[in-house]
Amino acid sequence: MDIGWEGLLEDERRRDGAAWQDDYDHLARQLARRGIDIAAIQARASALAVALPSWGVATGGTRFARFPGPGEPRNIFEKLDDCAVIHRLVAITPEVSLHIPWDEPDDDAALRACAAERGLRFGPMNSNTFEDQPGQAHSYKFGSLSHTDRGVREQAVAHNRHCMDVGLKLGARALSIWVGDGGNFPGQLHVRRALDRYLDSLREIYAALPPGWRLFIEHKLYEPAFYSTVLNDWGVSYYCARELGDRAFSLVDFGHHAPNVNIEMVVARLIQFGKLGGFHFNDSQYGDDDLDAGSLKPFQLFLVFNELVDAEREGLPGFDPAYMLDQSHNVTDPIESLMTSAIEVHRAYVQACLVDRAALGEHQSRNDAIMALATLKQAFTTDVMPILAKARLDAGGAIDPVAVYRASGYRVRVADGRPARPRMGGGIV
Ligand code: RM4
Ligand code: MN
Ligand code: MN
Repeated sequence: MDIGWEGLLEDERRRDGAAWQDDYDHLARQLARRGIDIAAIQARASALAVALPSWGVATGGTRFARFPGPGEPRNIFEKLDDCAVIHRLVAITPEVSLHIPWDEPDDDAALRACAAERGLRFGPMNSNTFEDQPGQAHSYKFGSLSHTDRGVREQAVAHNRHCMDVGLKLGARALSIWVGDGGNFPGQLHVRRALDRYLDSLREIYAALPPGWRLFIEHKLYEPAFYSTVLNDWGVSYYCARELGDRAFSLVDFGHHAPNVNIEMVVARLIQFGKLGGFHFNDSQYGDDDLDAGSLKPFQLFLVFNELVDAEREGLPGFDPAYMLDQSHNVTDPIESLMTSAIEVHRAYVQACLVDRAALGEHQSRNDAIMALATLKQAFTTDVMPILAKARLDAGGAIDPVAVYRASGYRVRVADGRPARPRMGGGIV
């Protein structure tokens, strides 16, 4: 469908381009006074890439209900269409992370071609052994990779192998594993043996990892298991990644920690130990709320990027985190949420690039807590919108992606060709 993006973007540039340029020039002068060359920051801003979750473009749900909106994508091709809209406007989301079997392709070549036509490629593959599929021999009701029954574990390992096979054909370079394994009651699991079984299964998957691929393992404190989980925190994740080998890394999903956990510390430690694989960005008030990244705790997001930029500057060997969004959109248009979240991640990264690290080091060595915090706050409170917009404009995107998206009427226009199905999948429950 021809939405006429080029015309809409031209209208926006004609209407708002001069004001944006004015803001940009002002920011350039401000930063110059701080000894920062805006062009150098701009180059870094343009290089950021954040992967979109294929499952995030459909409306999510809670365990109570799901309220689908009009024009939801019904298959992976329509999901790619929506991802292409996001990338067209924000210009920093060239990758789509698939979830198998939700996105199981009938025709790998057609899917790869469809992505390429839309300027997209495939990010980490995600396996799903937290649900049963029709016709499956064994149930995951009591776990998958850590199950007490060998047959179940083998089935789960085989599924992960399958995900790698699919990913290989699509040009993906990583497998990301999150399992729902755990216990709902004290005594249900032999805690140590369950972890041993999980690790043995991971070893089999790791042995089948294609050349050049990385394996990400994602810990989670609770849910769907409400008493204990097998990979419950970053420490266990670090241990498993280390046991597996050089190509295994820990993945940090922001919502998978207890409330008040200092996530930037978790990130710093994983960097320090050479095991930070990547992120699932989202925001949360209580648990795995899967709210839009940066919507509640933008300072926390900035502090995480402060650690990442610090490691990037030091050029730590093997430091190459994969950035992904992982959210569930229950009350918003998923395209708007994903665009807004990508922009928040972009913002936090650029703000972190502005930290005066020489001054920060100086304040740290003098134990000057007030000035150390002020140094971080100076970067955090800088309005970097003009830099983010220039990164988008240079790549053919929008100054204000949500405004252009709304002006396009995209959702209403695709809705006709996407009639709602009674029980449409894709939501995270
Ligand atoms: C989990 C976890 C995984 C995601 C599933 C759908 O809580 O965050 O990354 O694949 O949800
Ligand atoms: Mn996740
Ligand atoms: Mn999650």
